[in-house]
Amino acid sequence: MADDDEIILSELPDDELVLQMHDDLYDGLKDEIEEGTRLLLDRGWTPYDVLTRALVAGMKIVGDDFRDGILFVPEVLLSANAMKSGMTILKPLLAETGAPRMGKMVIGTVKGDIHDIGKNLVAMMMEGAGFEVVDLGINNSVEKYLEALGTEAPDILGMSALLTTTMPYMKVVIDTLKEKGMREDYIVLVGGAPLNEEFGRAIGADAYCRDAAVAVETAKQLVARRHNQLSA
Ligand code: B1M
Repeated sequence: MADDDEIILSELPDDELVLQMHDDLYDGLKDEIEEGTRLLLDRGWTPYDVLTRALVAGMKIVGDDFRDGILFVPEVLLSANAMKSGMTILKPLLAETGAPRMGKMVIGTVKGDIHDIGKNLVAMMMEGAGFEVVDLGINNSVEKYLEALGTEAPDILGMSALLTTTMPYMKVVIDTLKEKGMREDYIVLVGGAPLNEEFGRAIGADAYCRDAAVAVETAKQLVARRHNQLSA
């Protein structure tokens, strides 16, 4: 028999279920996050709404308390794993929009940085919008980016950084592209919580993307502009 205070997720109305998922994400409860994600989908929520309103909003609370010294790395790791398990359920649904092929992107988190949730989200949303995405994972050196650009020949290079100590590495990559005369061959998009537009401009990126939705829109616009220039 269930404890009196046991919460049955399936019995909660949507708004309470979402708040409960924020709590469960905070507590790193992977099974509950998976169950909540499936319940919202079963109730007709779009994958995008589940992602943004239940998972990303919950992770924001975790991030704020991490910043304020209320949560520590081991706890945040559990939250991150719970978030990823929800994203795993959503990934095929976001990718299956049947959108026409838009172009190709190579994306990775820069050297020294192991944060990958935001980068994974961008990759998922780009795939959902019809881009082919090659995900290089975390901790990428300039050599790894160059190798992937050579083998994959993408339209776009995407870089993610979540630390103020690793974001300058994006400039190292862009400067290397310039030195090798390859900079104009790619659209370079950058993102990550500590960046801003001014930083993106200063390092010579084509655009800074505040979030995954902006990344998709920016990629669409810049790829279309590039195709128009090439065919003019
Ligand atoms: Co870390 N961490 N962390 N962390 N962590 C931050 C980034 C931090 C801001 C927390 C804080 O103090 N408030 C802080 C950085 C401070 C700073 O540099 N100014 C910090 C720190 C200090 C650290 C460690 C140094 C802690 C330590 O060891 N003492 C350490 C560093 C390890 C390393 O990388 N070398 C560390 C470790 C970790 C964990 C491993 C525990 C875990 C990562 C797990 C994982 O990713 N697999 C973790 C987490 C989870 C966070 C927070 C809490 C959440 C990040 C996240 O996933 N957000 C974060 C706090 C915060 O950001 N407020 C924090 C959710 C995600 C959806 O958002 O990543 O911003 P975000 O991505 C967005 C946009 O930024 C954008 O779109 C995404 C989706 O909308 N975007 C892109 C991101 N990349 C893009 C690329 C693009 C386009 C858009 O390309 C085109």
